[in-house]
Amino acid sequence: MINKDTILLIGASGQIGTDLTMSLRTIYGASHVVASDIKSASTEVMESGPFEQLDIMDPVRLNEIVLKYKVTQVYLLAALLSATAEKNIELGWALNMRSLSHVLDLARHGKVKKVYWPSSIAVFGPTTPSVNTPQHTVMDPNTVYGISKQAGERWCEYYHQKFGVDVRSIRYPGLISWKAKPGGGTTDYAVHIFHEALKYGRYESFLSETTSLPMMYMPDAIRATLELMEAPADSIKIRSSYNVAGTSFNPAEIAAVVKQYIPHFEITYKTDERQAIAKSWPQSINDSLAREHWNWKHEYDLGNMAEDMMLNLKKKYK
Ligand code: NAD
Ligand code: AKB
Repeated sequence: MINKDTILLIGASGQIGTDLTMSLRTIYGASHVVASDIKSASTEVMESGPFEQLDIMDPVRLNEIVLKYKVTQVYLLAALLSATAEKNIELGWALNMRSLSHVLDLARHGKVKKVYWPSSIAVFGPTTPSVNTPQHTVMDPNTVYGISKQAGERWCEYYHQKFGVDVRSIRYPGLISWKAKPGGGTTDYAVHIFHEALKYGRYESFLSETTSLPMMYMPDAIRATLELMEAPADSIKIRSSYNVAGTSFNPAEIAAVVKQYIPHFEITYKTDERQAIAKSWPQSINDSLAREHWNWKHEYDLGNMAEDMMLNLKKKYK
């Protein structure tokens, strides 16, 4: 256990929350990490420490939980992701913005001392330079998800500058993991492909074969999050959100790697509305400021990520 902080993680049943809750419980001690979500979480999360049902749209219930456990840090992961939010733009905007304002207000009024909130590569848009996208550049998101993330970044910086709120954030690329299924994003194909390859030996990709996107393996994303949150406050010079990069690939490239493990694997392509979203996002990210300010360094590329995914999913499906 590294200190006396008590953490509330909101959105603990999702793709990131399933992994992040367990890593936080290892570091802070299970009783110091309260998992919460509108729905129940994985057996591992439910059985390893406290869980509270919470609709983050309800600030009264949020306050109750913060008081009950004497919460000092909040990790806010609840959101609608890009593809799901396009299907319900009102809910996407309301959930993504109100959840953040409820949590930032807790910190503004001194009820918690540190906040983590993830942004996304979705803050970039069609006229952003798409290769090696810099930290500071044109941002013209054209999805409700991307607009909510860009507005969220502005709010984080505003609350830091005006009220001194210690809020920290990362613009995650598409995340790949094996414990939980992804929650309705444009990058989900890079997780689905492993499951379908193992179950059926084939996969129909909803992105075209040459659509490259920035991606990251979950262990890197969790480590980036924890390292950012543990860094001294004066080393965090960006209070909107940091670019971080892992690897970049397209469906044809990941299919070729999957084929090394399952030689009869076949991929076909049938693009849908997610193709246009993917085309508006960067192909690769420049994360030199995260590397400079808090020593970020990725460990996983396409090869070692696929090896670990295959190892864990083969055990899971056995
Ligand atoms: P997810 O969809 O898997 O999980 C989100 C969780 O939020 C779900 O368990 C859902 O039940 C919960 N939730 C929804 N509405 C709620 C409400 N009203 N109250 C409480 N909980 C509610 O998402 P994720 O992939 O784990 O992403 C977490 C965060 O990271 C999001 O902000 C997302 O935008 C961001 N992010 C994710 C990725 C990725 O590739 N997974 C990439 C970039 C950014
Ligand atoms: C999505 O595709 O919506 C997410 C993201 C990159 O923010 N995975």
